[in-house]
Amino acid sequence: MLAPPKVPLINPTSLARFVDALPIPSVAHAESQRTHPAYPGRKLSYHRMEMRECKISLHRDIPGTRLWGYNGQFPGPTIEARRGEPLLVEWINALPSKHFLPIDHSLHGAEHDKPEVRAITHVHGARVSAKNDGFPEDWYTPGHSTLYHYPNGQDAATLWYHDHAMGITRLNIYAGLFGAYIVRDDEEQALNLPSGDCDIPLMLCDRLVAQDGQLYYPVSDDPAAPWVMQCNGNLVLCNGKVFPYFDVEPRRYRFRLINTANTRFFDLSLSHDQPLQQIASDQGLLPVPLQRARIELYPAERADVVIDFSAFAGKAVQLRHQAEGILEFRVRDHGRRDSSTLPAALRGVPRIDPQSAVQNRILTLNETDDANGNAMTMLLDGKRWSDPVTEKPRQNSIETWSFVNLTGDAHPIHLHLVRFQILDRRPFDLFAWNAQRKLLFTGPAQPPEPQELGWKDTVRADPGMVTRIAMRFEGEPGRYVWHCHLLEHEDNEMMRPFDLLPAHS
Ligand SMILES: [Cu+2]
Repeated sequence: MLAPPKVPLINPTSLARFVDALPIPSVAHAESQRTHPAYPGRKLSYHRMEMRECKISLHRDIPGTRLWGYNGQFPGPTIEARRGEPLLVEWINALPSKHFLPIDHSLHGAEHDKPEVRAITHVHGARVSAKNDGFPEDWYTPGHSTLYHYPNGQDAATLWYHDHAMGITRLNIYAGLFGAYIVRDDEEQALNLPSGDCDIPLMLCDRLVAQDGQLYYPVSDDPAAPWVMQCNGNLVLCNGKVFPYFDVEPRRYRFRLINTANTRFFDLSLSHDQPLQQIASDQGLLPVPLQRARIELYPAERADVVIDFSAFAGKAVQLRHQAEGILEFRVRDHGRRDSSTLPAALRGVPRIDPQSAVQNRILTLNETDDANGNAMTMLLDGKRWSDPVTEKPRQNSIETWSFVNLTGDAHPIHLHLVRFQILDRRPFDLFAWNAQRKLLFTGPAQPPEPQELGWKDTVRADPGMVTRIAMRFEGEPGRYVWHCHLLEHEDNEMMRPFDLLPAHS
């Protein structure tokens, strides 16, 4: 049961459509060049990112909303990185000492003896050492900061940074703590895709917004355990605005779609039966562009798309979530030539041979019920966060992980540190599993969808299916995490540590 909000929520149909310009997050500028012991003899760009409370207008007709933003912005500034050029970020916690969203102190890691306001930033999809990855228990309180270094030794991709503090990640991200982190490289640049002001990060999320303009985060009817297992908003936000418009020219644009929502998946399409050309997924370019009528994005997934507005001068095109327009593109000709291209081939993605795996792990996604039979806690392989570490891949080895989804819902599963490939999804007999823990398949393995043939870091594990991925564990030994990216699940035990062991020991 959910408790009702104290202030009534905004009725989305009452809001004027497309009256605010789409915000383009500022690009984070380097404050100085500094040395760092991890990169002897080099000067690295040093960025300061200060988390602080701010008041932001989500829409012309909504009163200012209290949020928490990196550098006081929502979404935070975009971090621009180049492959092979490490950079430094000092993540500063300058938040107030009281949280403005309902903490559940019965959750592991958020007990009464923990400070209310804690933060730790993780760059989703970055290959970084454990010490710089934002381990959920490495949180720190207001007045403190941490200096992280990012090697950027990975392919061009649309990554994003966000809070990852133990037990309150869902609240900190909901409060506004996220932004885009873009890695570029020479190979991608040589393709001459739309660039500069025609290359735009587009972060999609939803929020429950009350009529006084303030965020509402739902709570259960138990004040001692207010956690809820999902949070779907009444309003969809594009780069932090509700129903914005964006003036474009009749040419190609690249949009980097990022689902930054707590729970909601987006089902995106364009009006006028205009297709989207998908060129990249989570970890960078697909082998070839894919013409797509619809794109589904689960929380934390990304899709880079090229939209060609050249046939729409003087017209408007809408980006839709399901049947509803959430962003309007207004196409006006300013006489600028489009010299960008959309090549037929983008980047090779050599397939990982599952036969080369040294470990094939079977991992269940479970939910436990309370006394009344209500689904309460979701677990990974039946284990809690504090149980001993069981996944210990060896550095540079290849493994396959099979997610056996025993729940009734799809869960987007994310592994830190590594990029992976989706091998297949295969239906299985749930009753046979429950009776004898036996994996009996009930149908053929289904190959990944075409847009899943690129490198991924988050995979949709469907109910009733075994979803199998393969990856090489490249990176520095240490303790990382894997988890469901439905933030409510992640905060309530659907997250586990894994240890990357050294190659030789
Ligand atoms: Cu989940």
